[in-house]
Amino acid sequence: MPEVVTLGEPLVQLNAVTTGPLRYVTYFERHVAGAEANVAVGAVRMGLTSGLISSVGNDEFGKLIIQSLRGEGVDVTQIKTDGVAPTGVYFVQRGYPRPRRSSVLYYRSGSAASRLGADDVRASYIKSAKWLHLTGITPALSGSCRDACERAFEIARKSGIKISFDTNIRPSLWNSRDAKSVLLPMVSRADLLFTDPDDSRVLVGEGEPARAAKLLRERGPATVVMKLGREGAQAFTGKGTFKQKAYDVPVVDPIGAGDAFAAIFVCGVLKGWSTGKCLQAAAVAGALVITARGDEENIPSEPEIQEFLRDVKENE
Ligand code: KDG
Repeated sequence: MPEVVTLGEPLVQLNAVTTGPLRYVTYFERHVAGAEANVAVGAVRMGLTSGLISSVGNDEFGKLIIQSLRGEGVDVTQIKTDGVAPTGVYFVQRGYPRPRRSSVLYYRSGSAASRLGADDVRASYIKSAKWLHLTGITPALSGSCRDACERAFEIARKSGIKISFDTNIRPSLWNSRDAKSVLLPMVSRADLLFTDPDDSRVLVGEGEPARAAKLLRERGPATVVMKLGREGAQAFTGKGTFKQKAYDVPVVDPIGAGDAFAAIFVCGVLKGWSTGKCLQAAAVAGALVITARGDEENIPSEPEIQEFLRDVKENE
């Protein structure tokens, strides 16, 4: 049974090969993505075992996702195939209208994964894991997905399995009021919280990292990690505040960097690393992911993280 279990929607990503408005893009590159699937892949890169609880359509994209995640070494036994609803898809527009940024266009409404429910979450699968990772995307997909998350939280809490939660509020999936009312109780049940100033503003009305982290930690999570993009990241723990700068790399597509960051941080915690080391390795992973299209391809292994850091040192 996998050490890191996650639950959410894997998607096929169609990433614009050229930058600019999607209406002028002719060529798209196909990738497998989805925040929780990305974390599962990241865990395997770090030498841990992982599994994804989900559902895909009985279609070519569903087959691709299962084939690809299996190929990466992720346990796919808990990904069911839905005979009716399709696999979710999204497009990525790059570098327009904001250079260095990407935006997404979802085709996932009514997807197979949006029909996941509490019955799809097997207690024994989570109980035998060391870690559960959830994000604020899955509860935004449907009421039944929310129930599935609730059940996963409940099983993990009762069995003493550590939980990380990445707030990942997607404004195109729901409004701020609903996001806040559904996600705040989930935040309270996490041991480790990943978030950013925008999401913190929605959740606790505060975007300044230290003040937001204080308000969030008061709700439950022992550690709050603020992802600050080009400003790096900060971790707020019972032992104090830890800061990490962002590495300066050429930006091709920033989507997926946050998931790589979360995956590597969680794996660092599982390996008993210090908070500073977890933050540094996570920042390396985030930096590498933004240098390429696709979310999963550039998530580094531990030796690759070391190699990146050697390169940084040599160029200091
Ligand atoms: O974090 C990257 C994800 O946003 C992307 O892969 C798609 O899961 C996704 C989502 O729901 O936005």
